[in-house]
Amino acid sequence: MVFYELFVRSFYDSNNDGIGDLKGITMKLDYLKELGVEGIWLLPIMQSAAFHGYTIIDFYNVNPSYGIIEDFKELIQEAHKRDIKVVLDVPINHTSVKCEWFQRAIEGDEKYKDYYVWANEKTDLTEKRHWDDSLIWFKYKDKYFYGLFGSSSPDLNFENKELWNEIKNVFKFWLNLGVDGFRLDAAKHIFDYDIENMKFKYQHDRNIEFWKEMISYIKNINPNALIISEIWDSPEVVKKYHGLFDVEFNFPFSYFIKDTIRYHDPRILVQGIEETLNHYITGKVESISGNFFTNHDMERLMTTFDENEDMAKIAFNILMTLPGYPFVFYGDEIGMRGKIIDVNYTEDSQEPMQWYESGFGPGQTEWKGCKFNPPYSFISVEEQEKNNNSLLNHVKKLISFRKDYKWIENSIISNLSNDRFTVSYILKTKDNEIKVYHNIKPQKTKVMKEKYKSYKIYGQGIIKDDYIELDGYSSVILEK
Ligand code: ACG
Repeated sequence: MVFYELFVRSFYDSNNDGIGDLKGITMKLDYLKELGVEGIWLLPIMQSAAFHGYTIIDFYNVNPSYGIIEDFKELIQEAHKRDIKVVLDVPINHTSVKCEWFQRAIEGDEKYKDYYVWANEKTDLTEKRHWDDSLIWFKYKDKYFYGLFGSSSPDLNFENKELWNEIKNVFKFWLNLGVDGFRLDAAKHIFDYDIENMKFKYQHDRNIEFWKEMISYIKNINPNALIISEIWDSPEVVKKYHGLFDVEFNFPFSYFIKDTIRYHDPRILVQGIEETLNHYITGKVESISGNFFTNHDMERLMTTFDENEDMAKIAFNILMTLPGYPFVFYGDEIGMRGKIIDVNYTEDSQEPMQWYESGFGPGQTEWKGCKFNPPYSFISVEEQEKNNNSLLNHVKKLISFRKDYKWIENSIISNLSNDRFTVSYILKTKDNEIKVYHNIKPQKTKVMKEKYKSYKIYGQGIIKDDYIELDGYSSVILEK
């Protein structure tokens, strides 16, 4: 299944207030359908005051800037008519300080006080977040709360079992509206504070216990609900969760793909497949690898590649010819740019989707000015639809290939190898087989036809008698 990560605020504006909305997505479902998308992962749509939506005020309502529940129901219906699944992002590790639960807790309501984690005499108020030295204890009125993701987002206290039921209700609410699954935000953070010793500490076993219960609850309501997890960590940590979720975002592999191309080094992809992707497809792990380049927390692909479109094209060739589910971050299909200096400030990789050459037109979102994606720079759907060689048309062709060869999703990789220019491998299921070559370098190379009789080239190449002359940043798919 090919997924599209969609930021509502930046996508399409149906009511001319400059902010993307749910009706806007419904209006653009045909764009997504034509692109070949089979599922959309919506970044948080619940009521929130933050631009990104990850600090929730009300878990049972949509963000008023994005519309009303009826708009969401319509979106789901229309998406389903087009065979597009809708997966919702659910950030339940924390709430907004404006959430009624937190406000009641601050007022001293016993029930809600226990929904959060408060400082006591053992607390070191200067304790820092381990990956970037941000503070994690914040004062609100006269109390200090634990907030791993900043001063507006107090962590929920999952020591409290009552809260587990509350969260189940949240899942039920959205399942009843027809969503096809969830992206579980910050899945490794549910238990990341050791209350006894008042110290930050991941408790992976307890996270697993929590998610097991939630997943079984969700699957009881809808056995087909798709559960996608976000665990951004090293392969050693990610491994602990293998098999728990239907789809796991493969963060380690995202770096391998980008580094392969950035450093023009085919060995990196071989290593990445062996050390991360292959774990999912040798029968050891029940989860599917969610393959992607970047997401809303990261620098955009074209920026990583210094705006070299050919490098983006070969990256998509790789993404669409590997087992697992490919995820495309909105705007990457037209090569949008965006840099992140600080993970606490991610607006720059989430600029308005560029529909028009001039930067203006119906539905164009304008909630922020574009620093990275100026008009008349060929970064727009309008310009790229007209040009056969554009990144957009390249991505469309690849997704269309991917859908014709859907079996790749569950295939096994064999004969993985590399030479100075290329990475090659065979993808196989019981009834199917193709061989793939990716030329990672800018220069031409030769690929032997061997026993294969049909050749699909993504990029440029010339078919000769015994071999294919494959241009730089191009791939060939060989079939018997
Ligand atoms: C999710 C969302 C994000 C959101 C939140 C909070 C969580 O996607 O948009 O923030 O609701 C950590 C968390 C992730 C979190 C990101 C932003 N993402 O684990 O759940 O922060 C290291 C750490 C990771 C860390 C990452 C961030 O280990 O835990 O992610 O750094 O840079 C190698 C290492 C790996 C290392 C990476 C990167 O791969 O193996 O361990 O990861 O390198 O160095 C949103 C907003 C925020 C706001 C918040 C409330 O975006 O601004 O504060 O909401």
